[in-house]
Amino acid sequence: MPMQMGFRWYGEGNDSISLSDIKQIPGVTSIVWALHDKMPGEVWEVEEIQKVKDQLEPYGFNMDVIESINVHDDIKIGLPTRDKYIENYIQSIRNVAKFGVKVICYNFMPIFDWTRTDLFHPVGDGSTALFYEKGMIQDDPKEMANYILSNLHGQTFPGWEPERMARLDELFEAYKDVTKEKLWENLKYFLEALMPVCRETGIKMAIHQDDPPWDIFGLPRLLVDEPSIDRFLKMVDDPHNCLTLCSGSLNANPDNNVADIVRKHCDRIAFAHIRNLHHFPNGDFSEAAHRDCCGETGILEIVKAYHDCGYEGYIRPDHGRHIWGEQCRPGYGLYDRALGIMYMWGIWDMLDRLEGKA
Ligand code: DNO
Repeated sequence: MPMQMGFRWYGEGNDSISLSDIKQIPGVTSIVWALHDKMPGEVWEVEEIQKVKDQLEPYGFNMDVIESINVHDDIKIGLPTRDKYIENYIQSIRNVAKFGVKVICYNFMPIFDWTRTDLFHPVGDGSTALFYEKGMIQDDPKEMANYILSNLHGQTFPGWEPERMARLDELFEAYKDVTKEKLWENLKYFLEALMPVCRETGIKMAIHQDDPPWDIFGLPRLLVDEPSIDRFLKMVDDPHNCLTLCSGSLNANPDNNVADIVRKHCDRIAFAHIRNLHHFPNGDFSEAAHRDCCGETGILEIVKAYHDCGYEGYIRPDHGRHIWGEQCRPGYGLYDRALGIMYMWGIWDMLDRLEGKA
């Protein structure tokens, strides 16, 4: 079996892209989905999951991969109330398992999810892409949150819920004693509580790396490089404790070699995000087209590493540029992600052919 291609979709009425559009991209079998109106900590109810299933079924897509069931801040902070939210998370796992879900992507970043300073930065060829200006992240987190929220074209963005962003002062205060070691302990506590239900249901928890992979605004970030990934996998050494290996997040630090990590931990990668970055000498970076030479992430080497390892897990193009005038969520348009998929299949099919498999 080859890699299993997925496409992230935000749901009926919540995405400019239709399932019929996605169906026309060759080789997509999984819709990477979530209940986007759920706040972290809430239980995902069976009837709500059923609605998504009913939407996907006519197109023959599976719902094997969720991105993400977000983790409540009390769990990350390690408050006594965390046990209640962990119970809710376990209930959500049981509920999604009834629908055949195999992988749950999540992250353990304090307060902010992925972070960029410009969501529609001109690339130079008429397209725009997500951009990170290092200098801008030293200042005011509120300014950055406002900028992001005001650039979403009326859409919502997971991890950047306006309700949470409105409470930034409170959240920073709550995290003030959470050192990096404390955060590691809280992550371990969370995962150890989840492993029994994962074993029972077969569901793999697949952590996404921190994006960008370094501390921001004084907040600790854990999954940033190969040693921290090694530590994570050893800390809870269970085949259900896995990675969503995100090439773009890791390569924001150009010292990270993503292909090496693939080769080292392929059996613990449940989900792969493929994205290319172009780095500037001052530390800024722009997201780029998937083609290897459009950035420095090493997409060819990474896809080859998955192929060499016989990867049969889920994979998706991560963010795309905004091209051909498409109006879409930042990073989540149809066209450039579809191009990314075809690039990945191109590499994969040719490697199969060279090995006499196709
Ligand atoms: C950005 C995504 C992240 C990712 C979460 C996983 O576009 O890669 O938001 O979904 O960090 O929980």
